[in-house]
Amino acid sequence: MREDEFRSGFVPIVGRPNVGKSTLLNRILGQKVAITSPKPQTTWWRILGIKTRPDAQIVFIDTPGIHRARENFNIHMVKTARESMRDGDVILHIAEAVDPFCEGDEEIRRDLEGRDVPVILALNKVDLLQDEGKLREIVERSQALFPYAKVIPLSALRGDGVQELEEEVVRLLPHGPLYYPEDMVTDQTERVLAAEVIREKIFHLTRQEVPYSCAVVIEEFREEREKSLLYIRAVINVERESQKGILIGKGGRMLKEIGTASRRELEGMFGKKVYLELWVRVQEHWRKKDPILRDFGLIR
Ligand SMILES: Nc1nc2c(ncn2[C@@H]2O[C@H](COP(=O)(O)OP(=O)(O)OP(=O)(O)O)[C@@H](O)[C@H]2O)c(=O)[nH]1
Ligand SMILES: [Mg+2]
Repeated sequence: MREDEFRSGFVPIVGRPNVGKSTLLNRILGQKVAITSPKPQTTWWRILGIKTRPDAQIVFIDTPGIHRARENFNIHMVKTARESMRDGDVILHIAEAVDPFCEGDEEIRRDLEGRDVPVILALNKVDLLQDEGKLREIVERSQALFPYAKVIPLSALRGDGVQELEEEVVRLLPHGPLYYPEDMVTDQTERVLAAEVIREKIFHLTRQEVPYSCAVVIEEFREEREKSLLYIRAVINVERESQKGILIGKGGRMLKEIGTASRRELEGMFGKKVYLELWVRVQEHWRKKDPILRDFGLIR
């Protein structure tokens, strides 16, 4: 292919919390770069996911779910998501196929209005919608609500419709250069990926406010080459003493479960044996304090 025919650009993935943005990104890339969970507000910052093909490079930007934020850290999250839209050559709005007309999606459409870039609406989780006629009606109604370049029903979980979406994104991208090396898949360092895997296990294993109160910081990340072993020491910062108790669990059971699940995944991810040491520390009200958020690497 001729160099001047190559297409490339940035594609922010925006939507309400929990609609499947990160699941879709992982599916397109064929590997996990963003953690996912059944709980809203799993993604806390922007994550680049780069798909390079012979004819194009798509730089996806996964973002935190857009919601009515009251707390300091949540305000930062939503701001990150909104600002990411500014960098888009094509914007991907993801909504749930069962209800893409709720107030949260209306608000996102208001945000998208007047931006001079094509917007694709991905209607995710079609596997939960049995009625084909209903789906057609939802697609038509969505098209009438906003000048989407295309509305594509899909299932990020199963993969249906995902290839079609990728092709549509490429079709809408401008001609451009290779922005990142062709073998680069994400901008996250191994340390950040490790912290995220641990945070994901906490999201899956704990409830209520606990997962939202845990900031994972990697204090040591060292490769012992002769033993082909990765030594990782991480601290889980919580906001209160009571949360520390929950995370450690009876006889240390919860922390052990988090550790085992994380270690297994990290070993697969890095292709090495991992020795994981987990500590829990109380850092009062970290979600409210910008200097601590900065220190933890949660805001820049
Ligand atoms: N049934 C079904 N579930 C899905 C699909 N895609 C994602 N999910 C589930 O939806 C939940 C949320 O997925 P995420 O990818 O974490 O959603 P997100 O939009 O990134 O969420 P935040 O980061 O919190 O904004 C997870 O439990 C996924 O397994 C789908 O196509 N079908
Ligand atoms: Mg996410």
